[in-house]
Amino acid sequence: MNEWGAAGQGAAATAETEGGGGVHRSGFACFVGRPNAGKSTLTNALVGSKIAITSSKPQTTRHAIRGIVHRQDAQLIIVDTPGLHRPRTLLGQRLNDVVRSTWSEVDVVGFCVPADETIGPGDRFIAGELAKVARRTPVLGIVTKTDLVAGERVAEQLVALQEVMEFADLVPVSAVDGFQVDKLADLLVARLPEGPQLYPDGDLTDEPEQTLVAELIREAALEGVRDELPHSIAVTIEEMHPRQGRDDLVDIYAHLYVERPSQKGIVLGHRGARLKEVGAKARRHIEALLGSRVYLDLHVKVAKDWQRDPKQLRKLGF
Ligand SMILES: Nc1nc2c(ncn2[C@@H]2O[C@H](COP(=O)(O)OP(=O)(O)OP(=O)(O)O)[C@@H](O)[C@H]2O)c(=O)[nH]1
Ligand SMILES: [Mg+2]
Repeated sequence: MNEWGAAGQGAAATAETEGGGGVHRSGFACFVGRPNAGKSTLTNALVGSKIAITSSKPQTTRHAIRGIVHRQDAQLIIVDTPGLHRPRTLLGQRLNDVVRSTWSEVDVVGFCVPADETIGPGDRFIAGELAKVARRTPVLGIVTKTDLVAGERVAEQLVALQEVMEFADLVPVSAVDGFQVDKLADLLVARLPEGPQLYPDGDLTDEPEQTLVAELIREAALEGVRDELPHSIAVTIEEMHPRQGRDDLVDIYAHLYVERPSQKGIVLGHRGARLKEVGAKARRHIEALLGSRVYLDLHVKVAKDWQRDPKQLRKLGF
C-alpha cells in the first residue's frame, strides 16, 4: 500500500548521488551550534511540523529530540540537540554531554552558524570538538537565518565559516522563509547509508506525548521572562488522562519549577495574571497537538537551585 512511487520518483532524486536505481536511504543527522543558532527552528522546518520548542532565549533545547523527515527516496531522522556552550552549572554540563554523545550516533552533522552574528570563540570551540568526529562523520556547514541579512553578508559568513574548519558541504538556509531548506535535506540525505524506512509513515517524532506537552508549557513560560529566569524554569507533567466519562477532554496536571521564591512571583505575575496567560497559551498549543480539548492545571513550585543539584536534576529528567 505504501510502495507507490518508491522506484519512480525515488530514483530521480538519488540519481545524482548514486547513479540511479531507486536507492532508499535512511539514517541520522544532527545539528550542532551555539545556543540560539536556530537548530530547533530548522529541525521543525525540515520535519514540516513543530516537534521542538524554540525561543529567543539561549539553551531552549534540553535533550536530544528526534524529528523524522519522510521522503520517497529516504527517511532522514534529525536529532536536535542543545546548544553547545561553556557550562556554568551541572545542567549545562549535562546538556553538553547530550550533544557529544549524539555525535557518535549520527551519519552526518550540520554545524549551524547564524548569518547575523559574527563567528567567534564559541564557534571555534565547537569546531575543535567536531574535528575529532569529522574523520568518521561528514560535517556540513550551515549558515542559518539568511532572511535577516543581505546577500553579501551571507556570502561573507560562508567564507568566514569555511575558515573555522573543513566542511563536506556548505549551505545557507532560512527556516523562516524556507530558503534552501529542501536543498539542505538533499545534502543531508546524500550522506545517509542505503537502508529501509526506520519509522512508520506519518511519525514525525518519537518523543512521548507527555514530553511534548511539558515542552509546550515551558515554551509558553519562556516568553517574556529575562536574564537567568529562562534557565531556571523546568516543567513536569504529574498527571495526564482523559476526563472520566468524556472522550473529548484531557486533564493535565503540571508543575512549573523555578529555583528561588523570588522567581515564583515573577512567573505568577500580579494576582497570578502571568501564569494565567502562560497556561492559556500552552493550552492552545497542547489542544492542537492532541486534537482534543484540554483542562490544564498549572502549579508553580520552587526546587531550590535545581540546576546544580544532581538529585533534583535526576528528578527532572536530566
Ligand atoms: N529570522 C529568523 N529567525 C530565526 C530563524 N531560525 C531561528 N530563528 C529565531 O532564532 C531564535 C532561536 O531559535 P532556536 O531554533 O530556538 O535556536 P536553537 O539553536 O535551537 O537554540 P537552543 O535550543 O537554545 O540551542 C528564535 O527566536 C527563532 O525564532 C530563521 O531562519 N530566521
Ligand atoms: Mg533548540
